[in-house]
Amino acid sequence: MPNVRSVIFDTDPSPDDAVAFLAAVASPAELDVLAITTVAGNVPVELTAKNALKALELAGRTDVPVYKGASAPLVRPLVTAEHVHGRTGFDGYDLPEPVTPLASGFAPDAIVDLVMSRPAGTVTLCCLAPLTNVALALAREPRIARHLAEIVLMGGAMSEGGNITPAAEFNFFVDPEAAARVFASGAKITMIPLDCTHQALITDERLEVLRAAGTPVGTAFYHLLEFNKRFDRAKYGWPGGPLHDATVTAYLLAPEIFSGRKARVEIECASPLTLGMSVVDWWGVTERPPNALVLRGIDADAYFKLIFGCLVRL
Ligand SMILES: [Ca+2]
Repeated sequence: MPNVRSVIFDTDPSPDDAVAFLAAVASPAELDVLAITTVAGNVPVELTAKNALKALELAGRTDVPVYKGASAPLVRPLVTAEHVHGRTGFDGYDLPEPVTPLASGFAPDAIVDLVMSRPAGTVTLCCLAPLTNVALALAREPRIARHLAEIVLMGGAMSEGGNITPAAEFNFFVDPEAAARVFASGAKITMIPLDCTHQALITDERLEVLRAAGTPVGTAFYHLLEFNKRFDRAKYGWPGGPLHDATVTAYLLAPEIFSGRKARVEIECASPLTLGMSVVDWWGVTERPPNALVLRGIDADAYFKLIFGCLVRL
């Protein structure tokens, strides 16, 4: 299988994270999921690690190792998002307590070891959470930046405004110093900001595909995403909430459904008002070299067809 891409998902599972990595494990002809590394974010790291195990057990894919990583951001106290995802991060459907143990080792070490033990340019890091684990991996072994094929991350906002403060998207707000280090690392980066994900709404019609599938995975994620949707509907007044994190998997499987351009991205780490804001030089006004491909457009119908199509195969 020469065209299979090896991927690691760094994640803080809420349901949209789990959709992202389960869609990948459902696509073995395209993606080989080497590991799931978990970090504190939507909920504390004990729960994000447990949620990753729950999702993999539901899908019967306990062969994918799950590592637990950082409990807190690099320099700041943890901010979580129970107001969106409930106390467990997986509210809305009761999944059994996992019986699979976590893989031994610290997630940032696992990232370094998995990347450096393989040929350069062969592992893609998929980031769905605050970037603490990635920054710690870069601190231990800066060469991973050039050894990786690419970092594809969901995070930031360009002109959409923030979702945790008026200026900042949640993942970058929780650990702005980590985000800044990643963007300064020299790695090839593709960034999927809220400007893109806010076009990908989980409408009733789209969600119905999961319910109608009648599979354990389809039924569970129908209810989990339905729970999220209530919050997003009340907050935004949209017909459904955005399915943020699975855009990362969709980009790996079908980059042609996205559009964007290369740009310089800097992360605000000082101002209390705009902490964690991603400042994107879309028009090239600084003439500084681009450090990321910033995706701004998505074919939402194609996205849901692709991603939910993967889920119902499990
Ligand atoms: Ca996430």
